[in-house]
Amino acid sequence: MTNPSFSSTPTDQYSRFLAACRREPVDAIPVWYMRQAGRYQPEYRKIREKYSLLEICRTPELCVQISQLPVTQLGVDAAILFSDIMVPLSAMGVELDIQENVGPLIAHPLRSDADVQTLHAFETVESLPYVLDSIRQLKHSLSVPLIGFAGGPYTLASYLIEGQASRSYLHTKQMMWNRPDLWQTLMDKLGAAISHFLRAQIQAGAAAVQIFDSWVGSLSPEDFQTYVLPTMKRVFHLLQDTGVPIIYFGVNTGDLLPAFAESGASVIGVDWRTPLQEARRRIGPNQAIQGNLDPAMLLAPWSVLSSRAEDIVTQGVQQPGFIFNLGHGVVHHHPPVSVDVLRRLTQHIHEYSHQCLVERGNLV
Ligand code: 1CP
Repeated sequence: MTNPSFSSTPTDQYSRFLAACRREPVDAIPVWYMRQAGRYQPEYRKIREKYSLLEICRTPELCVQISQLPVTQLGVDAAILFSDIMVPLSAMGVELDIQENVGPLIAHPLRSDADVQTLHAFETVESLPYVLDSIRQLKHSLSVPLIGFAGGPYTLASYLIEGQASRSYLHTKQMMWNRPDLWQTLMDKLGAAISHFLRAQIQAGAAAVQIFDSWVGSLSPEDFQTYVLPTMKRVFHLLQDTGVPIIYFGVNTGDLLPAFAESGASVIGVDWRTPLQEARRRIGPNQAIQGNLDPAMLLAPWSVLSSRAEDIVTQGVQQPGFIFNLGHGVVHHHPPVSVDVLRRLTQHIHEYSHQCLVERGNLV
């Protein structure tokens, strides 16, 4: 039986996304997608013909327009600020660029004591006014909660030390193991910056925040515990009084999930390599879980995609606190992922999960 008042489209009054973050009952499983704003959208590609990625991030009018697109086009339950994890580093004295089909490039990679010293503390309000202006404008214009975000300390350190995207993180790990004192100095600076930056985003109107520690899964559980977890615990502790949900996400982190659960995050992001029920077993009952469709599945036939998505929902509804997402960002591909497929998937998850919740008798 379907609830006659149920609507797939998110409403102003009630946020199923925030309810799920808090492990409260929901009328349907909330949906949003990492990289839900980006190159698969014709409107985004048109804007990118005229402006660079960093120019868009620094222009609230464009940033607001792009952040809103997935909400109106796809019917998702949350918006995410359009920015990049590298943006706050430019306010810490780092000279950087983000190049098409390459990603972030750091002019002077940090390898020595003197290099790390050049990284200065950042004062959000003075140095990144456009980020906070965009959030304030979005708060007034959106019908769903806005997610603010920052890069995680390991992931930011990996770009700063390697100078660019890496597969092996050899320079990063060398600093971590050879110079644990210098590594800790860097972690302390990044941890302080991340917590200041996220607090400023929350004060400006972000209803939840996500820390993208995308590449932290390149560490063993032991190294994560020793070299990163203490910084994460400090960041989450510093933000606890804000009361907003904090999502901690990384790729390939199956073996780190028990440690993620110890970090103090309220929601844990999981990728597709770990089945959701197994992720729940590793995380325990006290945190919400977000994930975990393989983003490559967006290119699969609808029958394959929808049955995998239903399987994820079936596992996710077993406990309160589940948010449907991809296991990583919307893939960049030629031809691009179809807007129609993402819209259909969003509606399908809402309707299918509503039905599952009705059957389980644990609707809101
Ligand atoms: O020119 C373009 O349009 C390039 C593509 C692109 C986009 C759309 C980049 C370059 N950044 C972004 C926006 C972006 N970056 C968002 C937008 C909000 C949304 O999700 O809709 C977010 C959250 C990010 C965060 C980000 N940037 C991460 C963490 C998430 C992830 O994908 O793991 C990382 C690792 C980056 C670095 C980065 N920026 C851009 C690229 C191509 C990369 C990755 C490069 C690499 O492989 O290391």
